Amino acid sequence: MERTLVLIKPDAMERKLMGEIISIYEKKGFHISALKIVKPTKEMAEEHYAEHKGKPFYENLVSFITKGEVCALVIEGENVIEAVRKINGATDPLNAEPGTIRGRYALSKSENAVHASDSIESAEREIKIWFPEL
Ligand code: FUP
Repeated sequence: MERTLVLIKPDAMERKLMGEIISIYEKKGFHISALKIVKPTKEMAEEHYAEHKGKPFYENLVSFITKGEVCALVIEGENVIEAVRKINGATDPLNAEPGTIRGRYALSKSENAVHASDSIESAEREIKIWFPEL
């Protein structure tokens, strides 16, 4: 069974969209196997976004994700990595299809409601950051 790491980001948490977003994954038939609400440290954010270090938007990304609470989820199911990225929609809300989470809720390219792992390798790396106990 494949698993992925999803973050519901501070913009969506502040707007009380956590339950709404979780239920989209659940109603699609996926299993939530772990869940926690955390205020990420700078270290967690830097590790999570390590691949973007040096990019023009990196500092912004780290300060945004550490500004408030985040809901971290491990979601399991068949082809869940690809499916959840489709459900989330494109990074830029202008390109996100209206039926996707970002199409519905994203405010900008950085305040874009959700994160999901993009490969099996990233999923395993990211799950260790947010759920070291697993
Ligand atoms: P995604 O996999 O869709 O979350 O997007 P990326 O891995 O390409 O980008 C990671 C995060 O960087 C996104 F959540 C949004 C942010 N980002 C910007 O803020 N500006 C950009 O130009 C590109 C990405």
